[in-house]
Amino acid sequence: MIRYFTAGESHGPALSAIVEGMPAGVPITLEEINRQLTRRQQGHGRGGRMKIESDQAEVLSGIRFGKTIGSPISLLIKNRDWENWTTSMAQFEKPDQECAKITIPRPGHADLAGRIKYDFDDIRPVIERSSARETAARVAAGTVARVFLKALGIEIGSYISAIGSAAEPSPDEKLAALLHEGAEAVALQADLSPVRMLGKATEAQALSAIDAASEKGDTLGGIIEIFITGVPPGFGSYVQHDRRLDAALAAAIISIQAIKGVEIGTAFENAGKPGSQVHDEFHLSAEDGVSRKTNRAGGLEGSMSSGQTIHLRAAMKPISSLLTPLRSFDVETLRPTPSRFERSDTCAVPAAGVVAEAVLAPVIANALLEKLGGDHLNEIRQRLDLYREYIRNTFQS
Ligand code: EPS
Repeated sequence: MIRYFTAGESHGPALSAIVEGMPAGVPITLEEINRQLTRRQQGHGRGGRMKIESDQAEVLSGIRFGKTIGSPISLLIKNRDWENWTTSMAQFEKPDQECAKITIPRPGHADLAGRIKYDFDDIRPVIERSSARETAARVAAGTVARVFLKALGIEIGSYISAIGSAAEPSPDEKLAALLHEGAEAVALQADLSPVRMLGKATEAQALSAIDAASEKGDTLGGIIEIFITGVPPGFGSYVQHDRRLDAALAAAIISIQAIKGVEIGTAFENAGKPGSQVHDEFHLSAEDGVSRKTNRAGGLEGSMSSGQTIHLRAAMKPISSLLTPLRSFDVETLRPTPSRFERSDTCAVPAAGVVAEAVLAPVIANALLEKLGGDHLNEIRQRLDLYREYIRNTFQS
């Protein structure tokens, strides 16, 4: 099974990740890891830090001659901004001159609870590790699992359906055509837009909403639509809480900084309808076997993959660092004071879509490994082919 960890402070020397449990024989290129890192840096509304950084990964272990070798893969992404922080983020020497101590928590951030939990007299360490900069390491790690899935015909892609009040009505036909090619086609199409939207009219509204928020010193959140194609039925299980695939996917999404909600299929709309208008009926045909005309369940039934496209939606709150300060207080003097501003983005929803794609990859890869086992890509591919054939033979007359 794949496990991974990340390390690194936002303004420390580097971010790193160790990915353990990747099967051998998976062809990995640095170009693909770096392509995903670049995607994560894009999007209208990103702040000054993205002008400094140009994220590139170094591979320190686990890959030989362009293929995984089954041993832990370690990845390093250097922070270019580190050179501006060597004093205030020094690992050992406390600077002679006092570093500006941060004692005013930003509402919405980890600042206050983190300061209380770890008993810091300075909020800086909380800001450093809770920063969404950490997601660069998760994208690098997730890309390794994602490439493994792609080699097995399983793809992940996302687009943005809302930024602030600029919301896109579901582009059903266009989306269906893209999903027919595979979920990566959705991501590639979305990447053509500076807000990763599929419709031009909503894109224009979103762009001006971000500009208006930026001018006011405010921030915007939004909604991310994520799709996974090529997953056969029966990944995950209903038999135990910790084997439920829907729960694992939702947990991965919620673990992304600033994501506060997750929906599977049209769950919230379904809640207001009678069952007869919700459940996706079965249709049988000699050619296609079992098929459905709808996918309101979002490709997950009984906590297992149903064989349809997996569809998740994520709600991202507006970023908590505002140029126009919110009400706060000084934890030392206990005097009310406006919140302090830490450089930030106006909107990072397009980037969060890229992160969402990456964090789902290890979850699906683990569901696959749990179902089929295997230590080498070829071995796993043979098992998956057999499983797909068994499903075809069972339901086609
Ligand atoms: C980010 C890097 C950070 C922030 C942002 C995401 O860089 P800095 O703190 O130096 O500006 O721009 O993080 C947040 C907005 C946050 O609240 O955590 C990145 O690499 O994505």
